Amino acid sequence: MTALPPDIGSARRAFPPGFAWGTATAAYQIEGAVAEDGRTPSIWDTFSHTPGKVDGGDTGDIAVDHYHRFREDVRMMADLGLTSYRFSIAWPRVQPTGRGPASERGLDFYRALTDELLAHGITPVATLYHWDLPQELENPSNGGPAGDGGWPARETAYRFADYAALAAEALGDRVPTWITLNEPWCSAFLGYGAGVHAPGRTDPGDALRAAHHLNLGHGLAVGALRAALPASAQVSVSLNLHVVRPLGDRPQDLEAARRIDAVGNRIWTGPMFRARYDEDLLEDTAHLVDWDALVHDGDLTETSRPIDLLGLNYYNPTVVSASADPEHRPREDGHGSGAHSPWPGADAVAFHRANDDVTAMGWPIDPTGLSDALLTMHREFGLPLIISENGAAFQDTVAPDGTVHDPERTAYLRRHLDAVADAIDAGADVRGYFLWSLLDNFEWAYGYDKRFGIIHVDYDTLVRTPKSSAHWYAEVIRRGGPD
Ligand code: IFM
Repeated sequence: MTALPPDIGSARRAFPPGFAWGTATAAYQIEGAVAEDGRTPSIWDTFSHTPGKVDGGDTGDIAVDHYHRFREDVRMMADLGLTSYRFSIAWPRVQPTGRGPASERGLDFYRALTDELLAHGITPVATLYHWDLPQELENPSNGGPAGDGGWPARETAYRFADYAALAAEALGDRVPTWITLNEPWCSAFLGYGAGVHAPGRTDPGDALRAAHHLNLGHGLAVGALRAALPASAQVSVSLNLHVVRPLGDRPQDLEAARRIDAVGNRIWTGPMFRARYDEDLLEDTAHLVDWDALVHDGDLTETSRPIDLLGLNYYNPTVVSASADPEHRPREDGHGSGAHSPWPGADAVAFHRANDDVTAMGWPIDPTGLSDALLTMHREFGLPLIISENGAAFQDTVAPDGTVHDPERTAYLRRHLDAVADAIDAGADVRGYFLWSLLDNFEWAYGYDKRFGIIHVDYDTLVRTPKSSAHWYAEVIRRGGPD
């Protein structure tokens, strides 16, 4: 048999030494125990308890009870051979009113969790904000001039930096990697524009104000983290950058793609990496917000504080064309299609499925978007990258013998890991892959209907069962990459 040239064959799928093989979760989606040890309500508690907001009236009150079962969960991670685990810290657990001193009882949970991870040889990666803003900060008393609270209020960015400092002071000795925000696009545009996420507000100007204050909060938090953490700590952010593809090459379709790229991607990467909001974005949205009043002198210096690592959350590409229908309301696939748009300044845009091979969320499966995004980020920002989320929901069923066989998820993961390897081969500096998600969990406005876990959870008994994809992933980790 002729030997393969060195650039193809088994060597092509090799991942770099030290590559982090992880899974990811978020506090409100798994912890439960929402009223224990001093935790106060977050905007997601309020939203999920509001009739009609979440499918089936589901809430995160119990979720998968990770708060009480984290030792069992960490043991399962260790059995799978995970080298890293990305979790989020619940802000209302560690700083119940969103301001003032930390709650030691709240911090103790994360001390215990991270100790348990380290004892099992698993490196913790902590996300500070995965959407659970303390309700107290959303209330109008946390006011800007208009009396509105939440992320549209500038005040919230400063509160976030204070919380980041408290978390880093308490956990900085054991958590080497910190992520400021998870998917700020969802916080701003699904939460304050489309209203399909907490807090359910629907004002495009508020959504844009929220976006700037999330950018500012990120930058201020980077500063607070640097001040509190050892020099070796790595600071990152997780962005769900949209892989925007025009449906055709008509000028109006290219224009639609430009608008979505502006308000989906460059609204984050501009201030975070280039200390600017691009002119076209400012023009597209000038009728919705007064940018001169919103962005204060010095803000863009704060937002662009350097970070060490950039996290990409990738699920599917975004295919767009121009829409002739002035009443058309664009929607983000899978995040509801209500009357309000999550795309301010881009009303005349239609969204299309990239193909008909879809997950249970209706999201098209297209791994080329992952390699494209990694290579674009590598070229544009030159930073080390991680995939901080990637995975799929499918309608999993438990077989009579108690096993859960999920070949579609395994195929999805295999194809996406191949796409990561493609990007590495082409020069992207990718340091880790965090599969979404470890456990089936509360999928926001979809409640418990959508299962993303590689570990099945019986929501009546809370019994955990690794799916066949979990066994496959364990083998990938053992071998250092998929075959
Ligand atoms: O469950 C979410 C997660 O919280 C954020 N990223 C997308 C996942 C799937 O929708």
